[in-house]
Amino acid sequence: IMSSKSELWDLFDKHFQEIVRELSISPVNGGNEICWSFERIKDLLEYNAPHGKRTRGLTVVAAFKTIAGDGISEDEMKLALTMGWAVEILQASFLVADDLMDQSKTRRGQACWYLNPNVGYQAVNDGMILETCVFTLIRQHCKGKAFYADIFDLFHKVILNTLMGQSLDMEASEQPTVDFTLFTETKHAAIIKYKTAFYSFYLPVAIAFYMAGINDEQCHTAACDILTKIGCLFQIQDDYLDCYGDPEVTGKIGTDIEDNKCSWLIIKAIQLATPEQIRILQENYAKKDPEKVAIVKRVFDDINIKPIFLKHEEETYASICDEINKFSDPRVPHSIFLDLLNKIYRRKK
Ligand code: DMA
Ligand code: MG
Ligand code: MG
Ligand code: MG
Repeated sequence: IMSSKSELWDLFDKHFQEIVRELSISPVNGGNEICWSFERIKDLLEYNAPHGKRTRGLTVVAAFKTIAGDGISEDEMKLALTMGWAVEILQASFLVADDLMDQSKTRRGQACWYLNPNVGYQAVNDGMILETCVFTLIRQHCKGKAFYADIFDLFHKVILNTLMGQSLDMEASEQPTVDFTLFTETKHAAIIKYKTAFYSFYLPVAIAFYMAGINDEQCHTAACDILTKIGCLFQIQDDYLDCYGDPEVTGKIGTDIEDNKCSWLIIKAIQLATPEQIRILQENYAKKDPEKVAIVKRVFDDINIKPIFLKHEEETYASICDEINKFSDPRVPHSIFLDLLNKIYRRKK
């Protein structure tokens, strides 16, 4: 299994150069001046798309292989690889904007795109360029196929959900003052489901479904339910790793405390803190000062948030397993969900 996993990785990796070539070709009648902008897409893609874990992109290919079986043609395989990169490039477009909005410093072990001296606020436009690259790939490779409209609609809906989630995430964090009444469990649940779960977990599997001819609402709804639950666990882990992850491993430095984020840790802390601890949190949350951040982290430690998180992770894992066991559609093996869940369980990056 290990060797087939890295084989898939190599195949996926090799395919990226083809994607870059295709997307950075200038229009024939564009003239010399506009050529420069198209050639710049190569740098934009190479900096922002390939350096992650590639879970989302590889999921498209792995899920399609699982559902369609051994009989898939070389062309179908190529298309799955292309759609996998479409998801990775979509992710890149979100991250370029997210790092600017969150004022992060590093991503995947390198400086955030907007921090490059020749980029800056141009990152806003670059994020939108990356998004159009996704639709270029869909049009070039799916137009004329039976699933073209379904995949087009899917991307559009999932992008909308993600942007609405990001908007809700920013609502609290852009407040000039700390107001913990804004930080409720239901608000957090909506943020993580919308900003992360749909695009990270439902999207890659749904693409594989449509490519394999599975397009009934019933199956999509049932799968979406499980996959967004896996996605919510993934984002809760991300919230935890923002504070307790090793930047050498995650490739990014946390900013949630400074940014006044409605994160899982602060929600739990508010629930468990004494009135005195709440006062300390209120005074020190959402401040750029590293000493104040350290004080917040000390309160987290004092209420023993680490074991509380580990217990939550374990219980959520078990409950998602139960739900997977109840899923029954002969076209969709449980391994599609279980592999994803096991891939993220107890993750450190
Ligand atoms: C990320 O949320 C969500 C999207 C849509 C990119 P986040 O800011 O917690 O992500 P990260 O911790 O990777 O910056
Ligand atoms: Mg961020
Ligand atoms: Mg963010
Ligand atoms: Mg985060």
